[in-house]
Amino acid sequence: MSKIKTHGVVADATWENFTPQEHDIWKLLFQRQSKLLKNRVTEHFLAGLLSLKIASNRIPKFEELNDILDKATGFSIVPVSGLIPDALFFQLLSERKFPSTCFIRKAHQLDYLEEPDIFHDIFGHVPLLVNPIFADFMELFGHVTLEAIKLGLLEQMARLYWFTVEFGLITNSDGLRIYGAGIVSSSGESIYSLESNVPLRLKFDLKRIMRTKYATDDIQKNYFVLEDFKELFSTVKNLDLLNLVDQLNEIKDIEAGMILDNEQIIA
Ligand code: HBI
Ligand code: FE
Repeated sequence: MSKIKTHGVVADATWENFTPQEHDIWKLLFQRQSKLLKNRVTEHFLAGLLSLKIASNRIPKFEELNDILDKATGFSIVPVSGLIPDALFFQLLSERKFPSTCFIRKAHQLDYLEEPDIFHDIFGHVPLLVNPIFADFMELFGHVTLEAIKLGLLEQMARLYWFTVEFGLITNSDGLRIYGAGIVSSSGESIYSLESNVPLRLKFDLKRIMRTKYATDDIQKNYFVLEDFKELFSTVKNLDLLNLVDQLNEIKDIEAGMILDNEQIIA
């Protein structure tokens, strides 16, 4: 694949460079997660995985995914070399572009790596970009966060991203389901997030999320549960950033795992 220039972040997305051993890592991760996610992940994720023809046999080619993704929601994957600056990240989302890393973890990192790799990005994040409502939410989130950054609200928006796009849960007619990419791409957390009695599971609540601290290098102590993706879209659509600044100023942050009195936990 040719070098795709993306806003100064040029990643040499040469799919041909992947070795057979790296395709094998993909296969191992894909097969393990597909088994674990059965009856645990939202049906919208499975629908996206199917539409994109993402399979276990090899690491997918961005060009192939983009052909399908563009027709579905106008999103496209752009290769980046790793974590990119916040403003650039949200700029890309606002243009319906999703930045994906182009390397895959090593065999000794199967269960955890601190930075996103191609399995986290492509298997974890991209299938939901096929869903029109989720895609609209992601683009809107990009636009709104670019505004929020000007008001000093980046940390609050990063928490909203963290507790939804990365570690969100959702309910469907069968019960609690996973949709966050950080859980979808993690074997341990695919089980823990739904079945452990350690984490605090609360109903999706914007201000509560924006006040809740999280650790990026530890298993989650909080999960927030959505009714549906429309709730996510309308929350960001109705965000009144100026009002939010005042409202959040008078509220202090809440430590991870802390429950406030009269909060209803979701079993
Ligand atoms: N860069 N490649 C990449 N992937 C991300 O998920 C990412 C990023 N840079 C910044 C960023 N995420 C954060 O702004 C959000 O997670 C809030
Ligand atoms: Fe991610």
